[in-house]
Amino acid sequence: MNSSKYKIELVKGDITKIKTDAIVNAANTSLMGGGGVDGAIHRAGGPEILEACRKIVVKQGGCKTGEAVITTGGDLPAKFVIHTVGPVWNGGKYDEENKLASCYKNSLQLAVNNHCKTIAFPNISTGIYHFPKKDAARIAVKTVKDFLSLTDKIEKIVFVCFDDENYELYNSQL
Ligand code: AR6
Repeated sequence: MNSSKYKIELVKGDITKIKTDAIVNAANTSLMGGGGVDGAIHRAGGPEILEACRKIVVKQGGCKTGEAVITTGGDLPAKFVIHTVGPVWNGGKYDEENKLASCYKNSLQLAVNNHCKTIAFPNISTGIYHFPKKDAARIAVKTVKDFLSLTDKIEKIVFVCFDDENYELYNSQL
């Protein structure tokens, strides 16, 4: 047990430029790409990522909300992409908060299983899926800190915020 060694960084910008062992994608259950950060990752990472996603779909039929799968990073600076599916915000009565926390937990566990020591996260569910940004930031920071307090396998987490509002919210959370 060691909770004092890891670092949490906050960056404003494009996650496809980040050179960590893994970057996390806010995907959808089909794993076949989309808009937002998902579109940016597939564009920048090239066809190898979609090819790897197709193989996962053949094997397990996509990815459920709250769960995560891992592929190559293709042409990205990151070695791996961890694709997780955030909840669509539906008023908060459909277990959205726990599902969002599961995205962070399952992504971190998959990172550890694949010997990734540095991981970058986008602000999952806060775009097209409309999860309230303040609550999403609180859940992201708490879930990551709780996980890191129980492992010494992760060295660095980078929260990558694309918009000013998320950046300010994370800044006050951290
Ligand atoms: N780097 C970092 N963050 C980004 C980037 C980028 N290049 N581009 C957008 N964001 P969203 P969701 C931020 O909509 O809400 C897709 O179509 C964005 O500002 O990408 O989980 C998938 O296929 C926002 O804060 O993901 C799904 O169908 C955050 O990333 C659906 O969208 C998440 O916004 C998932 O919706």
